[in-house]
Amino acid sequence: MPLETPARIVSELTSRGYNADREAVTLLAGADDPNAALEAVVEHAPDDALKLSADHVERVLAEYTPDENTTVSTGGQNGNSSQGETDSAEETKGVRNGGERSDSGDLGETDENSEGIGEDVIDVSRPDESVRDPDLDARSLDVLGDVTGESTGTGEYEDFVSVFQDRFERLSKQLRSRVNARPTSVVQEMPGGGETAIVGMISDIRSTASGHWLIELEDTSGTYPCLVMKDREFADAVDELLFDEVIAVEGTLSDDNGDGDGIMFVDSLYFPDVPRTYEPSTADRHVQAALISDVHVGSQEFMADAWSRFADWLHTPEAERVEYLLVAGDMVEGVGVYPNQDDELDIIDIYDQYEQFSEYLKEVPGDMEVLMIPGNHDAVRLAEPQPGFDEELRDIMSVHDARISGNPSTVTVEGVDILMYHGVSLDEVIAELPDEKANYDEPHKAMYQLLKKRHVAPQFGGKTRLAPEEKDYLVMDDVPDVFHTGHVHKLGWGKYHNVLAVNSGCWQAQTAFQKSVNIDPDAGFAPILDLDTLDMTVRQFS
Ligand code: D5M
Ligand code: FE
Ligand code: ZN
Repeated sequence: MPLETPARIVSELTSRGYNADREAVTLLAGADDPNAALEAVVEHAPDDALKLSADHVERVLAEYTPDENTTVSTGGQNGNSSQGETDSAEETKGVRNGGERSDSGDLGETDENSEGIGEDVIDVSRPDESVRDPDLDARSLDVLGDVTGESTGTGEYEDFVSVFQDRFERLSKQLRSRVNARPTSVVQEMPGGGETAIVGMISDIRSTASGHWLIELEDTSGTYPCLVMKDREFADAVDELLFDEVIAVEGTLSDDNGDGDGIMFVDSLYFPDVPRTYEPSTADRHVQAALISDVHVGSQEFMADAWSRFADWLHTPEAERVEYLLVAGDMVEGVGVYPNQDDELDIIDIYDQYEQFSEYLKEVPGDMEVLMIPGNHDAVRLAEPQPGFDEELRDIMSVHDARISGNPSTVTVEGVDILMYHGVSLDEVIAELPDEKANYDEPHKAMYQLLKKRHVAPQFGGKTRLAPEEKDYLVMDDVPDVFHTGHVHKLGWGKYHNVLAVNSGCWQAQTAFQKSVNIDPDAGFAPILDLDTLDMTVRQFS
């Protein structure tokens, strides 16, 4: 194989059972003949070595001159330098293609830095690991709101009661500052004709015979029916309502209120929402994060070549500030996730799938900070919040000391709060809401709805499975600066009240199953986020 990039050197060493220091890889990549150098280094590795050091590579390079290389096992065959250059050129073309496509107009985004791609690509065949010189002290990554290790739920009825109470308390707190709400039990007793407000969880929505909407709101003291007349300017908002979300209403009580069957005529309706004036935090230096998801290693449709182009690109000068890699779930294809999935599996054992994922992860620069949460194809419990991977899987994926946390989690990267959620509830939001408010081609719009509801999976009992815990990990107490999801395999991003919502596409071409349900995935894209400005560029590697 051609060894023109550090990524390939790492992968070649790995296939022979070795890890290597970053400096060792750089030295190998910079050797006159990287193939021969690698052969010599492996040949002369100490018997018990698992990790090859820069010292060892230096010694081997100094001791074994090119002449001697020709005697080293397969070195002679690969040791032809003109052959090496040809290979490099081919690879360079591949990367250049990838780069050009990354700026293709139909995504509607341009990249200020893209002009230099042609020149930068030439550097790819050079020891490009050396261009990555991150200031490790400037980095920071903290995780909040992670259920991993905190799960207490047993699935009993009481747990469901407590998780819904917690949701109600926390979301109603966000609304109470805006309305002068009374408990439903108090409203029941109020005289007819008066004005009041209620904060409640939606327990029912019905349309009446005359086309108005009857919304039943529930709080800890009972329920109360609220009528939204079809001609009110906010009647449109009823389309956005989901069961179990928490809203506030203000309105006038019917004349017969107080005798047990009054209703409220709603005059205004409030969502917890994100303030329009929200000012997101940004990083203090120019540093970037790649936001990806849905890698689906183990599927026959996993796009290995696109992934490798992405990993190679990360080693180029153009990507030297991409210091974080955030993966929002579905690392692997999993087993038994949907009917007849076996027919489309490339790797049938779930552990082997994670082993292979780990191999692909090794292709990205070793100095990157990696954080991963699970998705519905991963080998953790399906119900949300999903805890992070168990010890066995963490061991398998320990490359690059990747951080593992639950789904959802808020990760604060150099001051920027990024809410990571795999995104199963997006299917539900898209199914329930009118097309213009949420659809698969604009997944970020469905994300806006979740931000508005300040909950990542409001509706319980449909597609989204909920594991009851003492608290509701799915509530957004604080407004995130960036909201990152995946799952629907569509690429889309945009800002909602200054919060950047990104749904990150996938690395799996359309499966037969997806074809049968009309899912046309956006595969092989990497959204790159500037943490200092929250601007985004999308690169295409497919
Ligand atoms: O989900 C990829 C996309 O495929 C996501 O939008 C859900 C959709 N999907 C997955 N399973 C089904 C079924 N059974 N019916 C309809 N749509 C489905 P992923 O999590 O990668 O499978
Ligand atoms: Fe997926
Ligand atoms: Zn998924």
